[in-house]
Amino acid sequence: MKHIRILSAQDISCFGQCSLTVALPVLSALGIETSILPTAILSTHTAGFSGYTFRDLKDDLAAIAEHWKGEGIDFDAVYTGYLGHKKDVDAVLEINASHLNKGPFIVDPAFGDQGKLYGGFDKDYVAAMRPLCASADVLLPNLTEAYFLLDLPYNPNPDFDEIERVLHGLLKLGAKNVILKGIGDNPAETGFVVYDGHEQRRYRHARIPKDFHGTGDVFASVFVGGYLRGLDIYAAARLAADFTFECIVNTINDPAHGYGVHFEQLLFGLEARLRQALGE
Ligand code: PXL
Repeated sequence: MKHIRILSAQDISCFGQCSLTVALPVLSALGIETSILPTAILSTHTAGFSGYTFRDLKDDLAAIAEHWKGEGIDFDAVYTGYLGHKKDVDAVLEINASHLNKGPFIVDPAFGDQGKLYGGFDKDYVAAMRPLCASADVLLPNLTEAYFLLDLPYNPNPDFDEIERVLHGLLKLGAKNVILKGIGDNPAETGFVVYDGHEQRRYRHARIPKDFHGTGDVFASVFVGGYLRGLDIYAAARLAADFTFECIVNTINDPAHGYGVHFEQLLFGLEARLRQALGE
Protein backbone atom coordinates (compact mmCIF):
# COMPACT_ATOMS: atom_id res chain seq x y z
CA MET A 1 0.00 0.00 0.00
CA LYS A 2 1.31 3.43 -0.93
CA HIS A 3 2.04 5.54 2.14
CA ILE A 4 -0.29 8.53 2.39
CA ARG A 5 0.36 11.56 4.58
CA ILE A 6 -2.18 14.36 4.88
CA LEU A 7 -2.76 17.52 6.88
CA SER A 8 -5.99 18.16 8.73
CA ALA A 9 -6.71 21.72 9.87
CA GLN A 10 -9.43 21.87 12.54
CA ASP A 11 -9.93 22.86 16.17
CA ILE A 12 -9.24 20.63 19.14
CA SER A 13 -12.41 20.31 21.20
CA CYS A 14 -10.96 18.67 24.30
CA PHE A 15 -14.30 17.04 25.17
CA GLY A 16 -17.13 16.22 22.79
CA GLN A 17 -16.08 13.77 20.04
CA CYS A 18 -15.68 16.11 17.12
CA SER A 19 -13.11 17.69 14.80
CA LEU A 20 -9.55 16.38 15.40
CA THR A 21 -10.54 13.86 18.11
CA VAL A 22 -12.66 12.20 15.40
CA ALA A 23 -10.45 12.82 12.35
CA LEU A 24 -7.28 11.36 13.88
CA PRO A 25 -8.63 7.95 14.96
CA VAL A 26 -10.71 7.54 11.80
CA LEU A 27 -7.86 8.40 9.45
CA SER A 28 -5.40 6.26 11.42
CA ALA A 29 -7.82 3.32 11.18
CA LEU A 30 -7.85 3.84 7.42
CA GLY A 31 -4.05 3.70 7.29
CA ILE A 32 -3.41 7.39 6.71
CA GLU A 33 -0.71 9.38 8.48
CA THR A 34 -2.34 12.61 9.61
CA SER A 35 -0.50 15.74 10.65
CA ILE A 36 -2.56 18.41 12.34
CA LEU A 37 -2.90 22.16 12.20
CA PRO A 38 -4.91 22.88 15.38
CA THR A 39 -6.65 26.21 14.82
CA ALA A 40 -8.09 26.62 18.33
CA ILE A 41 -8.40 24.74 21.62
CA LEU A 42 -11.84 24.62 23.22
CA SER A 43 -12.79 22.88 26.45
CA THR A 44 -15.83 21.41 24.63
CA HIS A 45 -17.46 21.95 21.25
CA THR A 46 -19.91 24.83 21.03
CA ALA A 47 -23.16 22.90 20.56
CA GLY A 48 -25.07 22.10 23.73
CA PHE A 49 -22.41 23.35 26.13
CA SER A 50 -22.16 26.81 27.70
CA GLY A 51 -19.18 28.59 29.21
CA TYR A 52 -16.63 26.71 27.12
CA THR A 53 -13.08 28.06 26.90
CA PHE A 54 -11.73 29.10 23.49
CA ARG A 55 -8.04 29.69 22.85
CA ASP A 56 -7.44 30.84 19.33
CA LEU A 57 -4.16 29.68 17.77
CA LYS A 58 -4.54 31.88 14.69
CA ASP A 59 -1.31 33.77 15.38
CA ASP A 60 0.75 30.54 15.42
CA LEU A 61 -0.41 29.04 12.14
CA ALA A 62 1.79 30.96 9.67
CA ALA A 63 4.93 30.20 11.73
CA ILE A 64 4.04 26.49 11.87
CA ALA A 65 3.62 26.45 8.09
CA GLU A 66 6.92 28.31 7.57
CA HIS A 67 8.76 25.75 9.71
CA TRP A 68 7.28 22.89 7.69
CA LYS A 69 8.36 24.59 4.46
CA GLY A 70 11.91 24.92 5.79
CA GLU A 71 11.92 21.20 6.70
CA GLY A 72 10.81 20.23 3.18
CA ILE A 73 7.59 18.67 4.52
CA ASP A 74 4.63 18.16 2.20
CA PHE A 75 1.24 16.46 2.19
CA ASP A 76 -0.76 14.24 -0.18
CA ALA A 77 -3.90 16.25 0.66
CA VAL A 78 -5.22 18.94 2.96
CA TYR A 79 -8.54 18.39 4.76
CA THR A 80 -10.16 21.23 6.68
CA GLY A 81 -13.10 21.30 9.10
CA TYR A 82 -14.16 23.75 11.81
CA LEU A 83 -11.55 26.51 11.82
CA GLY A 84 -12.85 29.25 14.11
CA HIS A 85 -11.48 32.59 12.93
CA LYS A 86 -11.07 34.47 9.65
CA LYS A 87 -7.30 34.52 10.14
CA ASP A 88 -7.26 30.69 10.37
CA VAL A 89 -9.04 30.57 7.03
CA ASP A 90 -6.38 32.78 5.44
CA ALA A 91 -3.56 30.65 6.88
CA VAL A 92 -5.12 27.45 5.51
CA LEU A 93 -5.65 29.05 2.09
CA GLU A 94 -2.00 30.05 2.05
CA ILE A 95 -0.90 26.52 2.97
CA ASN A 96 -3.07 25.04 0.23
CA ALA A 97 -1.66 27.40 -2.38
CA SER A 98 1.94 26.61 -1.34
CA HIS A 99 4.02 23.54 -2.13
CA LEU A 100 2.98 22.07 1.24
CA ASN A 101 -0.08 20.58 -0.47
CA LYS A 102 0.69 18.16 -3.32
CA GLY A 103 -2.85 16.81 -3.66
CA PRO A 104 -6.55 17.50 -3.31
CA PHE A 105 -7.98 20.18 -1.05
CA ILE A 106 -11.01 18.79 0.79
CA VAL A 107 -13.18 21.29 2.64
CA ASP A 108 -15.93 20.63 5.14
CA PRO A 109 -17.25 24.17 5.80
CA ALA A 110 -18.29 23.14 9.36
CA PHE A 111 -19.85 26.47 10.33
CA GLY A 112 -23.55 25.69 10.77
CA ASP A 113 -26.46 23.29 10.82
CA GLN A 114 -30.27 23.29 10.90
CA GLY A 115 -30.52 26.73 9.35
CA LYS A 116 -28.19 28.41 11.87
CA LEU A 117 -24.52 29.29 12.19
CA TYR A 118 -22.63 27.67 15.08
CA GLY A 119 -22.13 29.93 18.12
CA GLY A 120 -19.48 32.61 17.56
CA PHE A 121 -19.80 32.68 13.75
CA ASP A 122 -21.36 35.51 11.76
CA LYS A 123 -21.79 36.57 8.14
CA ASP A 124 -18.22 37.90 8.05
CA TYR A 125 -16.92 34.42 8.88
CA VAL A 126 -19.08 32.97 6.09
CA ALA A 127 -17.66 35.61 3.71
CA ALA A 128 -14.13 34.59 4.73
CA MET A 129 -15.00 30.92 4.15
CA ARG A 130 -16.21 31.56 0.57
CA PRO A 131 -12.74 31.71 -1.05
CA LEU A 132 -11.71 28.60 0.92
CA CYS A 133 -14.78 26.70 -0.29
CA ALA A 134 -14.22 28.05 -3.81
CA SER A 135 -10.73 26.48 -3.83
CA ALA A 136 -12.01 23.04 -2.79
CA ASP A 137 -11.46 20.04 -5.01
CA VAL A 138 -14.17 18.41 -2.93
CA LEU A 139 -16.59 20.52 -0.86
CA LEU A 140 -18.80 18.79 1.75
CA PRO A 141 -21.48 21.22 2.90
CA ASN A 142 -24.75 20.41 4.60
CA LEU A 143 -27.80 22.32 3.35
CA THR A 144 -27.40 25.09 5.94
CA GLU A 145 -23.80 25.77 4.89
CA ALA A 146 -24.71 25.61 1.21
CA TYR A 147 -27.41 28.27 1.63
CA PHE A 148 -25.14 30.52 3.70
CA LEU A 149 -22.35 30.19 1.15
CA LEU A 150 -24.74 31.17 -1.64
CA ASP A 151 -26.35 33.89 0.52
CA LEU A 152 -29.79 32.38 -0.05
CA PRO A 153 -32.60 31.85 2.51
CA TYR A 154 -32.49 28.41 4.16
CA ASN A 155 -35.01 25.87 2.92
CA PRO A 156 -34.87 22.57 4.87
CA ASN A 157 -36.87 20.73 2.18
CA PRO A 158 -35.62 21.79 -1.25
CA ASP A 159 -37.18 20.08 -4.27
CA PHE A 160 -35.16 18.51 -7.09
CA ASP A 161 -34.89 21.78 -9.09
CA GLU A 162 -33.77 23.77 -6.10
CA ILE A 163 -31.12 21.19 -5.17
CA GLU A 164 -29.86 21.49 -8.72
CA ARG A 165 -29.67 25.29 -8.40
CA VAL A 166 -27.76 24.97 -5.12
CA LEU A 167 -25.30 22.49 -6.65
CA HIS A 168 -24.77 24.72 -9.70
CA GLY A 169 -24.26 27.71 -7.40
CA LEU A 170 -21.55 25.94 -5.41
CA LEU A 171 -19.73 24.88 -8.57
CA LYS A 172 -20.05 28.41 -9.93
CA LEU A 173 -18.44 29.62 -6.71
CA GLY A 174 -15.41 27.54 -7.73
CA ALA A 175 -15.62 24.14 -5.99
CA LYS A 176 -14.76 21.31 -8.41
CA ASN A 177 -16.92 18.63 -6.79
CA VAL A 178 -19.68 18.99 -4.23
CA ILE A 179 -21.11 16.43 -1.82
CA LEU A 180 -24.31 18.01 -0.54
CA LYS A 181 -25.35 16.23 2.67
CA GLY A 182 -28.65 15.82 4.45
CA ILE A 183 -30.78 15.36 1.34
CA GLY A 184 -33.81 13.02 1.30
CA ASP A 185 -37.07 12.86 -0.64
CA ASN A 186 -39.19 12.48 2.51
CA PRO A 187 -38.73 12.89 6.28
CA ALA A 188 -37.96 9.16 6.70
CA GLU A 189 -34.80 9.30 4.62
CA THR A 190 -31.61 11.26 4.23
CA GLY A 191 -28.52 10.99 2.06
CA PHE A 192 -26.29 12.99 -0.21
CA VAL A 193 -25.91 14.20 -3.78
CA VAL A 194 -22.50 14.25 -5.48
CA TYR A 195 -22.08 16.70 -8.34
CA ASP A 196 -19.06 17.32 -10.54
CA GLY A 197 -20.66 19.69 -13.04
CA HIS A 198 -21.69 16.83 -15.36
CA GLU A 199 -23.49 14.14 -13.44
CA GLN A 200 -25.52 14.13 -10.22
CA ARG A 201 -25.32 10.93 -8.21
CA ARG A 202 -27.64 10.44 -5.26
CA TYR A 203 -27.57 8.09 -2.31
CA ARG A 204 -30.40 7.59 0.17
CA HIS A 205 -30.72 5.69 3.43
CA ALA A 206 -33.06 5.68 6.41
CA ARG A 207 -33.03 8.81 8.57
CA ILE A 208 -32.86 8.43 12.33
CA PRO A 209 -35.00 11.25 13.74
CA LYS A 210 -32.48 12.49 16.28
CA ASP A 211 -29.54 14.82 15.70
CA PHE A 212 -26.10 14.06 17.07
CA HIS A 213 -23.13 16.41 17.00
CA GLY A 214 -19.92 15.31 15.34
CA THR A 215 -21.58 13.23 12.64
CA GLY A 216 -20.38 15.68 9.98
CA ASP A 217 -16.82 15.12 11.19
CA VAL A 218 -17.22 11.33 11.10
CA PHE A 219 -18.61 11.58 7.57
CA ALA A 220 -15.86 13.92 6.32
CA SER A 221 -13.04 11.90 7.91
CA VAL A 222 -14.24 8.56 6.50
CA PHE A 223 -14.76 10.24 3.13
CA VAL A 224 -11.22 11.64 3.12
CA GLY A 225 -9.74 8.26 4.08
CA GLY A 226 -11.74 6.35 1.49
CA TYR A 227 -11.07 8.86 -1.25
CA LEU A 228 -7.32 9.00 -0.66
CA ARG A 229 -7.12 5.23 -0.49
CA GLY A 230 -8.54 5.07 -4.02
CA LEU A 231 -12.34 5.08 -3.97
CA ASP A 232 -14.05 7.51 -6.33
CA ILE A 233 -15.91 10.44 -4.76
CA TYR A 234 -19.30 8.73 -4.84
CA ALA A 235 -18.05 5.44 -3.38
CA ALA A 236 -16.08 7.23 -0.65
CA ALA A 237 -19.15 9.33 0.27
CA ARG A 238 -21.23 6.15 0.39
CA LEU A 239 -18.75 4.46 2.72
CA ALA A 240 -18.89 7.61 4.87
CA ALA A 241 -22.70 7.76 4.90
CA ASP A 242 -23.10 4.07 5.81
CA PHE A 243 -20.48 4.29 8.56
CA THR A 244 -22.00 7.48 10.01
CA PHE A 245 -25.44 5.87 10.00
CA GLU A 246 -24.09 2.89 11.94
CA CYS A 247 -22.40 5.17 14.46
CA ILE A 248 -25.77 6.83 15.10
CA VAL A 249 -27.46 3.43 15.47
CA ASN A 250 -24.69 2.50 17.92
CA THR A 251 -25.45 5.60 20.02
CA ILE A 252 -29.22 5.92 19.89
CA ASN A 253 -29.86 3.59 22.84
CA ASP A 254 -27.54 5.55 25.12
CA PRO A 255 -29.64 8.55 26.18
CA ALA A 256 -26.80 9.91 28.34
CA HIS A 257 -24.65 10.33 25.25
CA GLY A 258 -25.97 13.35 23.40
CA TYR A 259 -22.80 15.26 22.49
CA GLY A 260 -21.30 12.95 19.85
CA VAL A 261 -21.51 9.43 18.47
CA HIS A 262 -19.97 6.16 19.62
CA PHE A 263 -17.72 5.57 16.62
CA GLU A 264 -14.81 3.92 18.41
CA GLN A 265 -16.21 0.39 18.66
CA LEU A 266 -16.88 0.41 14.92
CA LEU A 267 -13.41 1.51 13.82
CA PHE A 268 -12.05 -2.04 13.83
CA GLY A 269 -14.30 -3.02 10.92
CA LEU A 270 -13.87 0.17 8.90
CA GLU A 271 -10.70 -0.70 7.00
CA ALA A 272 -12.17 -4.08 5.99
CA ARG A 273 -15.20 -2.27 4.60
CA LEU A 274 -12.95 0.07 2.68
CA ARG A 275 -11.06 -2.89 1.20
CA GLN A 276 -14.36 -4.50 0.22
CA ALA A 277 -15.45 -1.26 -1.49
CA LEU A 278 -12.10 -1.22 -3.29
CA GLY A 279 -12.74 -4.79 -4.44
CA GLU A 280 -9.64 -6.09 -2.64
O1 PXL B 1 -18.56 19.11 14.67
C1 PXL B 1 -18.35 20.38 14.24
C2 PXL B 1 -17.72 21.22 15.31
C3 PXL B 1 -16.35 21.24 15.46
N1 PXL B 1 -15.74 22.01 16.37
C4 PXL B 1 -16.46 22.79 17.21
C5 PXL B 1 -17.86 22.80 17.13
C6 PXL B 1 -18.51 22.00 16.16
C7 PXL B 1 -19.96 21.99 16.04
O2 PXL B 1 -20.68 22.57 16.78
O3 PXL B 1 -18.54 23.57 17.96
C8 PXL B 1 -15.75 23.63 18.21
